[in-house]
Formats: sequence, C-alpha cells, structure tokens
Amino acid sequence: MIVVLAGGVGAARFLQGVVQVVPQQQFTVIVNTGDDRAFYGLHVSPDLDIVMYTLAGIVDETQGWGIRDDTYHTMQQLTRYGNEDWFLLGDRDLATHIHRTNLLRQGKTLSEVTDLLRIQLGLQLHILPMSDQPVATHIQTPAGLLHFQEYMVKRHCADEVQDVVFTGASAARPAPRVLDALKEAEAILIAPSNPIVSIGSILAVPGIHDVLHEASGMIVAVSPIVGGAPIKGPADKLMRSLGIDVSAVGVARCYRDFLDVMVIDEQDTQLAADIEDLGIPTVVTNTIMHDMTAKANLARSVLEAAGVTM
Ligand code: FO1
Repeated sequence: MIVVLAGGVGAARFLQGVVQVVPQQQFTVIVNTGDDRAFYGLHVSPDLDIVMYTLAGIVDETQGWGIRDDTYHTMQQLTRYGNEDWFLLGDRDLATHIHRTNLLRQGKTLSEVTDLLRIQLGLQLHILPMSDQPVATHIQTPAGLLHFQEYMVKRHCADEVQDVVFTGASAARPAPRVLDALKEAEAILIAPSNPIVSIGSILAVPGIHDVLHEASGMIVAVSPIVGGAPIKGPADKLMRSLGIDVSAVGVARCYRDFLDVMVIDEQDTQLAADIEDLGIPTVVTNTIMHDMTAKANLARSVLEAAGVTM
C-alpha cells in the first residue's frame, strides 16, 4: 500500500499522475479537513471534494475546484434571500454537500460518508479524511481569528498573518485506518501541498506525526514551492509570516523530522545542496504538472525515489 498525504488542488493533480502509474487499489490518500466549513448549514469538505472530483474526471480544471460546467442558480436565489456569496457553491457541487450533511446527520462518520461518495464517483483508491472530528484551520490576524476560507477566499489573503491555529486538533483523533495505513505503508508520499495549512493540519492531529517518525516505509515529499513561489495558493504568505524560508529548503525544514527524500523542481537545482546539508537526499526533476504526461513523469520520479517497483 502507498499512502499519500494530500491537500487540495496540487495534491489532486499529483494524484492524477500517480494513478496513471500504479493501480488505484494500491493507494490510500489521507486528506486535510482543516479547510472544512459549514455554508448554509451544509458540511463542505473542499480538499476531499477536490481530490474526488479530480480523480473522477469531473472537476472544473480551470478553477481546480468545483464541478465542470456547473451552474449557480441555487446561490443566486440564496443571495436574493440575503445570504453571503463569497464562497461559490455550484448547483451540482451543492448536491455533494447536501448528501454529505444528510448522511452525517443520520449518524455516519465523515470517513464513512467519504467512502460512500468515492465509491459512487467510481473511484477505487481509499480516501480517508485526516480525522472524523472537526479540526478548523484558523489564521490569527490583527482583525481577529479568521477561518482559513474567510482569510483566503473572502478576504483574499490580505490580512497580516500572526499565527496559524488548528482549532479542535488536540481533541481530534486520526480517522479509522489512518495510523495503520501509515504504519503498513510501503511508501508515504507528501503531495505538493501547502506545508503549513494542508499538510500542517494533518500533522496536527495527535498521533500522526509520531507514526511518521517511526514509519518503516520511505517518506518522500514534493515541494509545492518552485522558484521562490507557490504554484497555487497562499503558502508564501503563510511561510514568510511564520519565519520559514519560502523555498524548497523551507519546505524540507518543515518535514525534516521524518523526511527521507525531498523532490524539487529543476528551477531550484541550486537548492539541492542546502537540503542535502539537512541530511535529506534530494531528487531534482520537472515538478510542473502542466499536462498528463508531466504528471505521470513526476509520479514515476517520486515513486522511484521511494523505492517502489512499478
Ligand atoms: N476557492 C475560491 O477561491 N473561491 C471559491 O468561491 C471557492 C469555492 C469552493 C467551493 C467548493 C470547494 O470544494 C472548494 C471551493 N474553493 C473555492 C476552493 C477552496 O477554498 C480551496 O482551494 C481549498 O480549501 C484549499 O485547498
């Protein structure tokens, strides 16, 4: 079994490459749920949905989230009733959130609902939320504590970041199968996701960091920072505010406790020596996933670095 730790868009694109190279049944993906938030009373799990929609081939590729060719009639009507409209939920996407919320209210766990959704979307890989308990990523700013979606989508990352807080993490438990999957994994891949809010929130769930530390499978991370900037999202602002170098070296430092190999982009070749100085062997390759061939090539390099026979 190969385990992937995943955030949203970057992870989903990386997984599109991985599933071209190794059969889906051999994968378990552990997904960040710190970005989850209720909208109109519905439980929205952006990263779980981004991963599922992308692998099911229904994602809106331009945005990286939501369902392709979706319409927004429900939101237009909700806005007419005076509701906020800063987080766009398409009509078909809303069906997922209604279905998930309904099942949660019937007493199913987020893991159980996620498993049903991935089966209904025709996926064979196992997809696990990091926890069945609520963990919410908050950004401490001069304007107060903001939910990550509010900081990023509503306020366009304009606030100064003073701290990142994973509310509920200390009381949360890893979802069923998470710790065993990590212990039993032949290899653990850390997708090119935000190291602070996406992978950081997974690591904040008690028990996960310790198991990574002891894992027998090789742990290989792909840097989401290329040429000093993230491919997508606010990783640079968050890293800089927390005093972390906005580079593949900074990412490697975030994972240095347990990382076996770091994969960085060709544009950052000169950083390989600094990462190796941390005691982390480094592979340099093209990590820009502009098409399916590039995604498959990156997956091959990462799996090879992890010692997986393909
Ligand atoms: N991101 C945006 O920038 N604007 C949106 O209106 C928005 C809506 C949305 C709806 C469903 C969903 O699953 C994701 C959505 N996202 C939106 C993406 C999301 O905020 C982030 O990309 C992830 O949370 C970060 O991984």
